[in-house]
Amino acid sequence: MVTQVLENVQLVRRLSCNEFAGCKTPLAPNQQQNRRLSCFNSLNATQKTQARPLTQQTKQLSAPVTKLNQVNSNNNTKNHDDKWINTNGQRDCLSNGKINLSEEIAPNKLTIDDPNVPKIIRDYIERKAVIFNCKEIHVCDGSDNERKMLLDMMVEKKIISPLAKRKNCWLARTDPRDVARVESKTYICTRDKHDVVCRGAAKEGSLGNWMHVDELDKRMERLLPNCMAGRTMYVIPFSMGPIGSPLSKVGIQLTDSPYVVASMMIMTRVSRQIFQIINERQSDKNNSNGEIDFVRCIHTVGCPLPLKRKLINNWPCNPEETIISHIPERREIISYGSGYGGNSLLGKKCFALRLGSIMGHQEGWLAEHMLILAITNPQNVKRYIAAAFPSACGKTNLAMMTPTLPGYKIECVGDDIAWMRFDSEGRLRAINPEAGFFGVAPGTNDQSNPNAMRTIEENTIFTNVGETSEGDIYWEGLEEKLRDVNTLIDWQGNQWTKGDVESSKQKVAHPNSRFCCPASQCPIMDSAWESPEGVPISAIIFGGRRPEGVPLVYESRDWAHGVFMGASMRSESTAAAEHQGKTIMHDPFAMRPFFGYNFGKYLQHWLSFGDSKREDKLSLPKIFHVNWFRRDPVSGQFLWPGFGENSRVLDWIFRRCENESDCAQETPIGFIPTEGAINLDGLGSENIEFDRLFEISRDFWLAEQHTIHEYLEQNVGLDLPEEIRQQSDSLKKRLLE
Ligand code: GTP
Ligand code: SPV
Ligand code: MN
Repeated sequence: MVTQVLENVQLVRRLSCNEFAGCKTPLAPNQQQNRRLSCFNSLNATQKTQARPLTQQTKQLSAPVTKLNQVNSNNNTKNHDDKWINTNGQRDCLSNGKINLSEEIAPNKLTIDDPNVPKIIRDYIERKAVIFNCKEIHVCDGSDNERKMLLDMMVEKKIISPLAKRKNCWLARTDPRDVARVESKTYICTRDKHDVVCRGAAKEGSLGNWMHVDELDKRMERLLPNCMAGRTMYVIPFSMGPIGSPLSKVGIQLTDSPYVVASMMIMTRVSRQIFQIINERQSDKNNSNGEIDFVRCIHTVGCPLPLKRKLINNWPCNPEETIISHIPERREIISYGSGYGGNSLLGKKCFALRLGSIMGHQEGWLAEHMLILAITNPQNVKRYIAAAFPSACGKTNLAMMTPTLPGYKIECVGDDIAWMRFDSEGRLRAINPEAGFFGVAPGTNDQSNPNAMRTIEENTIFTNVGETSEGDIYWEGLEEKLRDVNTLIDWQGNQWTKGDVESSKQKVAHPNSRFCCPASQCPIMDSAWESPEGVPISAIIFGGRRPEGVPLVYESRDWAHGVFMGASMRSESTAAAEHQGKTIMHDPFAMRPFFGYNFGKYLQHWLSFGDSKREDKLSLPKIFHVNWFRRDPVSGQFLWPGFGENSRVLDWIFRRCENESDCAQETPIGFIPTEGAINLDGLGSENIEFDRLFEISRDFWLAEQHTIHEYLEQNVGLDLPEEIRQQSDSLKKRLLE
């Protein structure tokens, strides 16, 4: 798709390169009166028509062009005080009027003159442009032309480099201080601390950091003014979930990072249609309660121009000042100082999980850190399963696995996030709110995940992976490639020989290096992956990296026990966040870094679906726990081959969903497969030690129950639902029987 428009794009570039955001050397502050239209906005209508691919012409021509006007304004806070308040009467960031918008900071105001951009958004963007002092505004339309122009501009500015061996693929190297999510600098900001922190919790912050909204605003009053000086502010209108689906939500992200724009264009659905949706909702007579209908996302790398220090790898970021903040009362996200992953692609963890979980709580649904897959058995019966594993614990791999078990088919709906809601018939329906995969690169290869390898063949942005001298990607797990390689460049830009790779303990790719690619390129996307009503979920799986003690699979006794299993999740730490070393961390529901609200209330919300006093009758999915990562304590080897062989476990789960009863036996921790119930045909079963995979040691589990009990008491305190406490006590009782 991208190449198809190449010729047209070149035409656009000839016409507009000098005008395009970022192609010019940054203007000194005193030159900024000359701020100008960016990108297409500077072309006249005829040029635009010529420049667009034929297939897009009709659509684009009918859409009015966003025009950016420069008006002189003697902006001061007083004159514009009313403007600080949005039409819902909600104040947004920096709305308290304390900021002195002096001539020096904002000599001019940028306005957007497009009737299609709703007033509420126009005002919002224009206000922010003044405060952030951006050089220009670029309102994105999500088109292929736009994508191509952005990528070309980034290549020109050496922000990314093309990979010669892969069609439309690029490599970005970050500042080595900006390589993962920063949980310690991530905050949910409310007025009442207990919206976020559990009451009576002896340990605060372990389930999410809280900050008072006023304190955040003070911090932002310091950080945000002038933060985009000399840079283009991109406006990204996007939808989480298929555009127009009743389960979807829309957002507007402002960012000064073109890398973020290009990545958001892969990960979310970027379109100017979003403006219409907001417009329609705004004028909807039924929306009289002042509901804010879009999520406001602000992102800046926090490196205004001129720079105060030299960039590393041409990757602007500001690690000393980094903060990722969420303000639920304004449905707003403000992310400062990091350009990486979940810190900057705000549709993902910030919107779809943290704010999503809050909206889900308020509106009666669930936003979860879960993959969604479809499994079809040899009898052609199809079921959908959602699974929550902590970051870097195998969601992407399970979501697009190639089953080794004959006759089974796996199809992918999503690999990281599920939004789930019970429908009017009481079935749990799930959508994947994302449109792309931001997947862990190391370990991905033709054996472990051939579907991912095919998905990343083209149109993919790689970050912090290695590069071969031939212009291809390299990471740990792709050793086979070394045969055809001369030399390599590691993720930090150092040259390596093949010998270095074999002998060094260092890694060529950063352990949290990622690929960012369109989901539609995955060869096994399920036909219903974009279905607006979502897919019906039969089973929910929890899991983690547990080297010891936790069996390959077990099933909960009932819904409440399943909720307790989710609350009890623990897993070895990974490189997806800033944690060091491999310790076993509590990670309830794989959501510990992503809860938007009080975990005790979150548990209550989950339990409420199983409440026998409910008027609506819900068909509750069965709940399971899996562990692909149990090791032999002596050799350190995994006891289970994992990846495609996990289909054998899914087969058992499938049969349990079909109510096959003689394949399960009861244990104190739940139901496990009976001996022989996991199909090991063709596995070389002499290497598979069923007994060790399913061993449930009373001592181990008593210690585990104790740890979980203490953890819940200490971290959830008075907000711990009594039902969860009872589940913990019953587990202990069963273990002692
Ligand atoms: P996030 O994107 O951070 O949320 O991660 P994820 O949960 O999608 O994890 P992913 O599937 O990317 O896997 C992370 C790492 O675990 C990769 O290096 C995989 O190779 C490895 N992995 C995935 N599945 C298995 C498995 O079944 N067995 C083993 N041993 N390793 C696995
Ligand atoms: C995770 O850490 O769970 C991820 C990667 O999916 S990030 O987008 O950086 O959050
Ligand atoms: Mn994830």
